[in-house]
Amino acid sequence: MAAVDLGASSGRVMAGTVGPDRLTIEEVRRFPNGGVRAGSTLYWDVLGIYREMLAGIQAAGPVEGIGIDSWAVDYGLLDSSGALLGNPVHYRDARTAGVLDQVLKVVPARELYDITGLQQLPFNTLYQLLSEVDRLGAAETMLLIPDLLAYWLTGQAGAERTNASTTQLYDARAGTWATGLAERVGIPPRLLPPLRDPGERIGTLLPEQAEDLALPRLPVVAVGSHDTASAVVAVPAGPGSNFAYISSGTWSLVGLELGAPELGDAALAANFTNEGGVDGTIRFLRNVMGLWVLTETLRTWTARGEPADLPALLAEAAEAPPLAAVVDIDAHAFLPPGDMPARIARACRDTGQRPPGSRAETVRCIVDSLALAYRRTVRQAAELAGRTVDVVHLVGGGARNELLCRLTADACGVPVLAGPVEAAALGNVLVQARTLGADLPDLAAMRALVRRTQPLREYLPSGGDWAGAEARLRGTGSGA
Ligand code: LFR
Repeated sequence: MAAVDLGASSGRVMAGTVGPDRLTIEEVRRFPNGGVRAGSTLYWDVLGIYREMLAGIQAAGPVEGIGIDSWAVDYGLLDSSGALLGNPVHYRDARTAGVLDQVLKVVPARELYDITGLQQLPFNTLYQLLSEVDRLGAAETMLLIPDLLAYWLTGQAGAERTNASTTQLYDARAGTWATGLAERVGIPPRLLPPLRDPGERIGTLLPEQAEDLALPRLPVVAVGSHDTASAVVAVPAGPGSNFAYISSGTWSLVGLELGAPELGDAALAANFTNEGGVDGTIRFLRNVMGLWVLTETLRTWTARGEPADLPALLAEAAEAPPLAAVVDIDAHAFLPPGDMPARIARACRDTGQRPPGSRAETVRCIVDSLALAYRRTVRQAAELAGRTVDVVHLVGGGARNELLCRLTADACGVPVLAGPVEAAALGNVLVQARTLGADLPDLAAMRALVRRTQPLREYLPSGGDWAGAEARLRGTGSGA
């Protein structure tokens, strides 16, 4: 199978194979991804992504199927002839500023949460659509990024459910589009295409597309098209394990897998989300700002002509004094692109701490702050859902970062099992494989296969004054 896995910082196409005791994945193409600022707008280069994806599918050699997952919430609009109306805009663009507050005047937060179960992020699809409401008249259909790419491959328009659940236009309990809500806020419900389940066959390659690629008319399979949904499929949890997961990449998605949405007042107040997972599961989690802050820090230094070597900096950071300064990595200030070292220094001063004095100390501050946010969020998730957590599975690119894994174990006070790094691509492959006939009846079977076949590394907690660091951050003096 070809698994197309598109992250906000890079995209990759992997060739995956599945057998009774076999799960392999090989990267056949990787390409940089990110925002393109043109005029005052931050866009995605969606045609560039499509071109890279096609080249990757070709490079994958003979495959039986294609599946696509990507980051969530962003979309393209099609007119009634199926043509793309404008370039998709990046979720970090500022166009949604203030939209959330406008919506809350029409639909109170409590009611919005009752319907959608979604955390408030300024870039939820709902707010993005409303930021360009005047243009929606020309549009017939809204397609989320993986659905848009699949549409170009197959000609079939639809909305895969796990990603649809991130739009804040999806009814978390009914499992349908929240058309009543869309109408109330002024979004034409015709934009919302028919829903499809992960595991459904979307269609086959269009004849001209297959010919261009010199490929047979392969099936394109809907996987958990939200990358986080696919990543959580590949969390190697054992049977009956009380696990939390951290899907650690550009973002860190920190939470629990539940059987039903948790929509109580406390979950609303803590801004926890209920995103739809594969096989009807719910991902009860919060977005933690993630390795984005580190990548953007390195970019800032490089742009200034001071290129940075991440492995060397991480090694130095590991020797730096622990928890010397911590910031609230989830603060809104860290969302848009820009000078992260300056923002970190400001955040330290604002909380009465001495800002990092070197680049290694800055890196240490980011990693400490991330681990601290993981601690806070894992604890909150467990408390809100009335669960205990005995192990934290850390998957995604962050699993490669030994310092981060070690500090996460220390901060959370439970063992961290790190890996697989390519969880999203593996989840993509596993769901495709099931559709194409592999004997993987349920998530437990998929996870058992991941556990048996993928390299994992355990980190045991060794302490540290994390409660004190949390207290310093909140200015409370008690961090319990
Ligand atoms: C992770 C992710 C998150 C989503 C964010 C923006 O890659 O998909 O789950 O909140 O990107 O789409």
